[in-house]
Amino acid sequence: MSKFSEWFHKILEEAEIIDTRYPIKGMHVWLPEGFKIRKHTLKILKEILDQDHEEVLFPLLIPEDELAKEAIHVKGFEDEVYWVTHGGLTELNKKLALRPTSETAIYPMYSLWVRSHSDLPFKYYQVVNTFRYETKHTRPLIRVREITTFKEAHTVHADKEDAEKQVNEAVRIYKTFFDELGVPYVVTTRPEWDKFPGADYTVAFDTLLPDGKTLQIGTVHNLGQTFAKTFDITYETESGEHEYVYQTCYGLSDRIIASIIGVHGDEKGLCLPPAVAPLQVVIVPIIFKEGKEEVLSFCKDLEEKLKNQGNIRAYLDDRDIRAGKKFYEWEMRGVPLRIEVGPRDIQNGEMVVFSRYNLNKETVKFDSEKLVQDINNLLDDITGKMADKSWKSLNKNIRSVKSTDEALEQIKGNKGIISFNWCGESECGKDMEEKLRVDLLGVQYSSKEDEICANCGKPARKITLMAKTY
Ligand code: A5A
Ligand code: MG
Ligand code: ZN
Repeated sequence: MSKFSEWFHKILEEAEIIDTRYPIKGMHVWLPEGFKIRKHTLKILKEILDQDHEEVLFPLLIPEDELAKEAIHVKGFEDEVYWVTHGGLTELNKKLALRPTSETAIYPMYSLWVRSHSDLPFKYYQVVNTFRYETKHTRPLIRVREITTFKEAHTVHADKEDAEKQVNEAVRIYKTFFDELGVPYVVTTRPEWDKFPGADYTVAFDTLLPDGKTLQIGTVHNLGQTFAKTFDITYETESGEHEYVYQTCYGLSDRIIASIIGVHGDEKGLCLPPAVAPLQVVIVPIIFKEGKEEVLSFCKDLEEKLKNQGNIRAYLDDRDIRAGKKFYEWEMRGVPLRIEVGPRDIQNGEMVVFSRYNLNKETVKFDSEKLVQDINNLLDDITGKMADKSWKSLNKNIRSVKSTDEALEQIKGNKGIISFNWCGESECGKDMEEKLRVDLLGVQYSSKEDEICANCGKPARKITLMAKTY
């Protein structure tokens, strides 16, 4: 296990995010703290999607014949499908799959729903659990067999341009979402051999974890007309002809929580962005014999004010234990801001504020009129600084190379992401993956100049990224 893996497992347990002891491999239990982070994260995501998507909910089970209809799609998932074969003691005459993803559950219904050009576009999403019998090493939140938090959007369009526009729109949506979490990413078009089964092309988001390996945290697929033809999804044009639709789908998973934890955490434990932190502010009274009551009542007022006026998730920790012990615990749990108040502070009109992300402690004057506003500003400031910090760390770890030898050196020494010119040929790309024992993430963009491929020397105009991946 890498140092990061060890850290990750330990923090999931210590901070009570999930319990990994459930007796099925790859399936875990969300604990209250983890569930709160998940809830706040989903709230942000839904607020963005709800602007022009509708939320729906499809059944978990997919009949075998529907799942099998789209040949390329089913080929991509056949090793990973869990099957329901019995109802009680009766063997089912048609096996039912636990959805590994929901194209084949949703599209037969789309075939019924889409009638006229005036129905389009359609933008639906659902947040559900999906099941994949993963054969690669399972890891909590990162590679699970029950994906408990699978957000999948499925859109339908009258023409190709509109579907392409939706792909860009989905990329913009995911950027907005990850930006709110301060999770940095690279966006690439996956190579042919790594696209979603059944898609024309796949655009993927990857982030970098502290051990130098990337994690795919979201994907946007242009499905073209493949599924439309398989599931007979057509619409009537203005002139009365029947045309196949164009489709896109895009998905996120529990990995969004893994990336929040992995990207921001440090040796003291979790470090949560205010937007998803179960507690945003913890107040720790610094108590001496003298003035105890005054301090406690001041802190109680402060808690009420932050909660009621500021809508801030604040908590007064007035347990009868050492302040140092409280600090340790809340730092480990990743509370973004801690306020410490002692008797002298009250006299001086001051308080001590501690920022979790940079471990910085400072004494600030407070003005009770502006206090709520000041704390809200501080939280916003923390959000921005956490994002800056994580983006810096990602950008520092993208290294441009001119040759495979140079790439090998960089991968060995620094890990992280390698950027290079690639000819775009599958054979050459796979050759590089093998030689360097990395994955080609995909093409980031075309270079302006004609360059040569870092591997084979042929002409290349594609700036491409590769890395060791989860
Ligand atoms: N229907 C489309 C959206 C789809 O299923 N796409 S996908 O297969 O790429 O999955 C969407 C996202 O789920 C991926 O980008 C990846 O971040 C995540 N994911 C895939 N398999 C996972 C697993 N076993 N555990 C956790 N997350 C997973
Ligand atoms: Mg691969
Ligand atoms: Zn090449």
